Amino acid sequence: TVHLPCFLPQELEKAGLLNKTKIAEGGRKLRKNWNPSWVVLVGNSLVFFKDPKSQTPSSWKPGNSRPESSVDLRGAVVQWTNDLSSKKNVFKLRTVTGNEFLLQSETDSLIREWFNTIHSVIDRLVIP
Ligand code: I3S
Repeated sequence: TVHLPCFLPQELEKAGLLNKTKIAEGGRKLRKNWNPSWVVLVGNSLVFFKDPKSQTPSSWKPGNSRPESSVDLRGAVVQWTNDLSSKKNVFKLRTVTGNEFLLQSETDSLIREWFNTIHSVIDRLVIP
């Protein structure tokens, strides 16, 4: 299911291009399929859009902003990993529903910023 969060300007934390693959759905392992993805961190959600550059000119319109999928960050866990990919700069995101994603960037500083920002949003969402 695709959530459509409200894109209130003050809720937008971060947006950018990362490499992404989903590795599990509801705890069941999936075959990896790395793709560039526009990642938007807004409110409680991480929202994924198809990389406009990977689309054909006819399929990409400026107003076409339908998310591919989105992730509820409440109760999610992020963790750096060296074991799940041969790529560098990979971290795993696991949701409470058992969906798992790997996110990666060739740029060290960029992936560290994403990890830290998502981590702090998750911490903020924890109800004591
Ligand atoms: O964990 P794996 O199976 O080594 O992941 C690699 C595969 O998904 C591979 O595709 P094939 O299933 O068609 O062989 C991808 O091209 C690789 O990128 C995956 O490994 P890395 O280490 O890049 O995550």
